[in-house]
Amino acid sequence: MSASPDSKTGYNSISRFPDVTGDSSEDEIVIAVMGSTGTGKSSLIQLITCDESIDIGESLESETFEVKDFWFVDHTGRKVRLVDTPGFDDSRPGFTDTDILKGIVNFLLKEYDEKRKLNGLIYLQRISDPRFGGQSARNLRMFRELCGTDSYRNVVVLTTFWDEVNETKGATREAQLKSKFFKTLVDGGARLMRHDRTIESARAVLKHVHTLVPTNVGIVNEIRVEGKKLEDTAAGSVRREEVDRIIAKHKEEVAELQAQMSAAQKSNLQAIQGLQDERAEMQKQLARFEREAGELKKGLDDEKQSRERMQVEAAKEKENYAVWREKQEREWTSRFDSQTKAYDKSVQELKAQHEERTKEAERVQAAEWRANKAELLLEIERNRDHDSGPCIIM
Ligand SMILES: Nc1nc2c(ncn2[C@@H]2O[C@H](COP(=O)(O)OP(=O)(O)O)[C@@H](O)[C@H]2O)c(=O)[nH]1
Ligand SMILES: [Mg+2]
Repeated sequence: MSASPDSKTGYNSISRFPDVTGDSSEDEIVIAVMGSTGTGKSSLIQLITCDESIDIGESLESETFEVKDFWFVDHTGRKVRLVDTPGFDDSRPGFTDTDILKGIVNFLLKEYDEKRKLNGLIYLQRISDPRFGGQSARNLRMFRELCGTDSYRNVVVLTTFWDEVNETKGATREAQLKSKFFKTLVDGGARLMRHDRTIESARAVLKHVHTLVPTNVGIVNEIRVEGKKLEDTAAGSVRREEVDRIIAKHKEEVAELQAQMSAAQKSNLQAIQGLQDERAEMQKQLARFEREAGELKKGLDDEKQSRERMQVEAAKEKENYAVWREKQEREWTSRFDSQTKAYDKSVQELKAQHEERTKEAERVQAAEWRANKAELLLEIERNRDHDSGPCIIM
C-alpha cells in the first residue's frame, strides 16, 4: 500500500531524479493520468519512469487512493511529471468519491497557484471490457466535467489491455468508443490512442502530448477565476446530485423495510431478525453517503478559506511590491545624488589642476622671457662697448 497522502491536500509528490530544471520551470511537462481503477494507470507510469516503488494493483481493488506525481527527465532533457490519480469508484473502504474529487482538485489548484498548466490529460480505458458499464460512464462523466470543453484537445483517450482481445474485436470496440462514449471528447479535439504495454506506444503518447499547448482545466477556472465553490462546479454538482439521489433512495428503502417489519411482527420472529439486519446495513450505507454530503459541503469552507488566503496573499504581494519600488527609487535617487556630487567634485579638481598647470606654464614662460631679455640686453651692451672702442686708421 502507498504512503498515506498529505492529510490536508490528499496529494503527495514523489521525485526520482535530482531537480535539474528548478521547481516551476517553464520547460516542465505535466501530465495527469486518469481513468477507472484497474485500467493500468500506475502500470503505464511505472513503464515510463521505471520507478519500482509505484503500486500496481493486483486486483480491481484500488491500490491508488491519493494523487501522487512521479517524474523523470526525457531524452530531450525536459522534466516530465506524470500524475497518478485514483479512479472514482467505491472499492476503497473509508474513502468516498468526494475524497477522490477533493484530492484531484487540490492537486490541480496547487499547480495553478504555482503557475503551472497541464500539458496533457491521459484517460485510460480498457479495450477488453465487453460493455461500457455504469461505473465507466460515471468515471468518464466526472473526468469530462473536471476537464471542461476547452481542455478536451489536451486529452488522450488511451485504450489498454489489448493483449486480452483479438485485433478484430478490439478494433470494433475502439470504433464504438470513438463514435459513442468518447464522441464528445473526440469531437472536442481529444486523441484516441492505443497502448500495448510497450515503451514505444507509451512514448508515442508522450510525443503527442509534447505538441499540445498547455491548459488550465475547467474546474480550476471555475474555482479560481469564476470564484465558484466546489459543490457548484460542474464536477462537484455531478457528485452532489448523485449523493442526494442515493440518500433519497436509501431513505425510501429504509422506510419500506420499516413497514415490512411492522407487518411481519405478527407472523414470525426469524423474519423480523432478517429485516432488522437489512435495516442496520441500509442505515450504515445511508450514514456513509450522508457523511459524504457533509464532506462535500466542508470542502467548500476549506476552499473559501483558501480563496480568502490567496486574496490576502495577493494584496500583501502588491503592498510588498510598492514598498520595494519605493525603496528602489530612494536608493536610485541617493545613488544618483552621490554620483552627481562625486562627478562635480572631480570636475572641480580637474579645473583646479588645469589652472595650476596654466599658471605653471605662464611662470616658466615668463622666466624664459626674462632670461632672454637679460641675454639680449647683455648682447646690446657688449656691441655698444665694441662700437665705442679706439679707431685705428691704417
Ligand atoms: N492484461 C493486462 N493487464 C494489465 C494491463 N495494464 C495493467 N494491467 C494489470 O492490471 C492491474 C491493474 O493495473 P494498475 O496499473 O494498478 O491500474 P490502475 O488502478 O489504473 O492504476 C495490474 O495487475 C496490472 O498488472 C494490460 O495492458 N494488460
Ligand atoms: Mg493505480
